[in-house]
Amino acid sequence: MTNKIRIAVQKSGRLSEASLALIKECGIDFGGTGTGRLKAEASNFPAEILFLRDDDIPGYVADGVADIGIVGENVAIEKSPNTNIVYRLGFSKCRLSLAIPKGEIYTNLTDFEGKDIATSYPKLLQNYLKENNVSAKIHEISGSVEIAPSIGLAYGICDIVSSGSTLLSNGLKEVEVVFRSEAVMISADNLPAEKQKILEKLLFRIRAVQSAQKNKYILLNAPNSQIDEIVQILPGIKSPTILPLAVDGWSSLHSVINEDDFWDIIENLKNAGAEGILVIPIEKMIG
Ligand code: PRT
Ligand code: ZN
Repeated sequence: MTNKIRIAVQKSGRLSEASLALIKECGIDFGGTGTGRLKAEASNFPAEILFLRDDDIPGYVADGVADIGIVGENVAIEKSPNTNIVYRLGFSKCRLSLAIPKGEIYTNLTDFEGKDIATSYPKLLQNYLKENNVSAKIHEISGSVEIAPSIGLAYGICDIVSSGSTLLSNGLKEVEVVFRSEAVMISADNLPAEKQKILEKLLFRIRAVQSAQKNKYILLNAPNSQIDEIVQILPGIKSPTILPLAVDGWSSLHSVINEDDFWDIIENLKNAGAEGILVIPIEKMIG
């Protein structure tokens, strides 16, 4: 029997879409995304996908039922503090924060000394309080943490925040960030060599997909007299490709630019005399 890697992903929730999209962009085909599926086998890569609740993923990986998993770092560390994080995936970014009622005055973390805090992340919170020499009473609850202060269960909460609108609509304010999280790939300890090889193959593809997503291919025309100035603006992988155009005294320049710098660069290129600028998505980018 050929070896396969078992990948645990969230069945339905905030991580599901991006996790499956990433696997697909890596060229791994596991059929349609019919709901209710618990398992799917890839037809063109030695992998099997298990669809699970996110909370169960670290445990399944720790027990070796799944070889690797995609999960929020918050859940990975809370459930299994020594988990192996093999890759930070960059999506589903959020933070675990302490929040208190809007009307309360806040000075610093010592305000929580001896107080009740409701959370679904008792371990992450406990570590943070310990590191900061504060002792509080942690109440573990599994959902609707944000209503705890208004029903008198706790003075403050420690919960996942993304936009902050949930806190706001519950009359709470964020006062400390306990942990910053993003989706991560975790793996079991001591994967057999063959599975480790498959994992490396997968990570190679993920890197290629993600660097392609962060970059754009750019083509432009410029008078030869402007080439030196334009080359200074283009931070290509090595140096830009420069090709002569049929029109005398003009060239075409090709390069790769980072999405973050995109608009600044375009503006500078135009000011430097670039014309006919084309920006094209890159499908895969290797090395
Ligand atoms: O059913 P299952 O157990 O699999 O899923 P779940 O409901 O436990 O998890 P899910 O799908 O809600 O979240 C999965 C992971 O997404 C989390 O573990 C985080 O790593 C990440 N993530 C990113 C978030 C958020 N953003 C987020 N905003 N997880 C939860 N929230 C919740 C938060 O709990 C709070 O209720 O959204 C609310 C806050 O959002 P804002 O935008 O109002 O601040
Ligand atoms: Zn969950």
